[in-house]
Amino acid sequence: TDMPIRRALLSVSDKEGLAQLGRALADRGVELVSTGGTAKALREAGLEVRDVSDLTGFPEMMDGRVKTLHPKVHGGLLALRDKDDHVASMEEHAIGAIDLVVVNLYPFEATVAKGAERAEIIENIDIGGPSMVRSAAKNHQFVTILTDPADYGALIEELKQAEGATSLDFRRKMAAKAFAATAAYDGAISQWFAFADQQQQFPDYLSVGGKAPTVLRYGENPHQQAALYTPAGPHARGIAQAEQLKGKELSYNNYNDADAALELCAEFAGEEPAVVIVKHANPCGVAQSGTLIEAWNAALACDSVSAFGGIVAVNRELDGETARAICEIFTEVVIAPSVSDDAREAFAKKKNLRLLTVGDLPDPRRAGLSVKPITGGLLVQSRDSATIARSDLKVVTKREPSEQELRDCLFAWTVARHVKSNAIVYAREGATAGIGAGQMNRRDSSRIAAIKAAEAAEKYGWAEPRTVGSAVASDAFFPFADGLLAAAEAGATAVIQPGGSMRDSEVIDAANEAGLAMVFTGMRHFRH
Ligand code: 93A
Repeated sequence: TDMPIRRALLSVSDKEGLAQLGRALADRGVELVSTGGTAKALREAGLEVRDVSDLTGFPEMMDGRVKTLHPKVHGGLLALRDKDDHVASMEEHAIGAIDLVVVNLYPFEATVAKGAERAEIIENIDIGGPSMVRSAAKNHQFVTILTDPADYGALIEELKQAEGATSLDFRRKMAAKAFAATAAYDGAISQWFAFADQQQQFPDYLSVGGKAPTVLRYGENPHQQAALYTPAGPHARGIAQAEQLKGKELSYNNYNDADAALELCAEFAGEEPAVVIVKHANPCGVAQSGTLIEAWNAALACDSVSAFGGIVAVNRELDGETARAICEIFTEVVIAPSVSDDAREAFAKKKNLRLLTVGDLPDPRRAGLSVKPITGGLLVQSRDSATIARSDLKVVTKREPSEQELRDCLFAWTVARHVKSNAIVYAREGATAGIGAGQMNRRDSSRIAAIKAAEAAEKYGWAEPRTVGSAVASDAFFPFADGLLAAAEAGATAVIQPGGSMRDSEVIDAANEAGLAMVFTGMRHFRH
């Protein structure tokens, strides 16, 4: 199964290690065939090379788009050397066998990364190269394919071992690597079409110019590929620009969750100390208090079960006491504007914990786009950056909310904006008491939030759940009175919701009957 190498076709964009490889092959009497630039580099190294145009009988043409796409090349690569009719075809058409292909492709990704024009990017989509790679790799029973300069040494070693031949084992390994290379190459091209190529329409969002995407280990699941794109130019510092002080590499989900935590935390910029705990992109505990440690304790109490493996964001410098408290439960990521030395020390033993600093929190009111791919297209919308002020609230019940209720309403509303729909958020005294997220009907979200609050009361030994005397926020109107009644049953005394349902009057009547105070915001915050 050893195959002697008699003729090699070399066509490489990255000329690293080429001369050395060429010499090693020439020393063994291997005939070298090359495309323009590669042949030139080999000649400059003092080697004898046959031009591929001489082999094909065609000039390299159309700006090099057609150089090696020819039966004399692909026949020489694909022919089964042990099959009579293949051999007969080779003879009939004067096709010589090619035993070794050394190719690396036009630098597509590097061209994108340097911010090249569209035409230049398109020109750097290699067609002939991958075709040769695939032909050679398919026929690895007879043909050796090299796609990575890092393997040149291994080939030279292989030729030494087998006296000018390669083993099937080596060819198979290199073929597997070659298909992985062409797959990754096409992956990068399709990514560019799907994302970066949209930059004409959405210049701010996806101009990748100047910075290569960070390839992540995998996407939302291990079988998905992923990368982080950060726009060029001066942008607000967000999760994409965060400085990682310690811990494992951030995963796709880490970025996504950390972003959700930071966005919510940014709502409290410049306010009292605030802590946000996020799990699977939904907050599972949010609190504001006189000190960060108090806020942490209150946020954790909301749903300490879900907080396990969570993402924590704080709205000011992280102090040592709070850091030590965070260390008591398993936490994936901690995000803060800055971190005190004392806090850094507290995390020293937590090898894997990813600690990020972001400097000034991003402005939650900034303009921007959100993009969601759908089959065959992209949905683009402006960010949900609108907010309401106290003066926008319309009291719709007989009872006016008290000052504390109003404050809790606004706090719950702020959190609810960041909870996946259908969102129901109970809050009391600046802390969430129960969060119901992502249900397909509002009543279930209400129920789940109340269940969480009841569980917390049981765990902490409180006489009653913190939903008692709370304000409840709903991200969209209550279509029926049932969701509202479930909240009243859980002990909520105040309600904040957009209003605008056909059955508003029914819902308002139910609120009056239950003695609730209710305000309408006139604005909805779906989040899907
Ligand atoms: O433009 S191509 O898609 N058409 C071809 O026929 C072709 N043959 C080789 N690109 C082609 N190549 C690529 O040219 C190789 O993959 C390699 O990256 C590059 C080497 O060109 P040169 O030897 O002129 O530097």
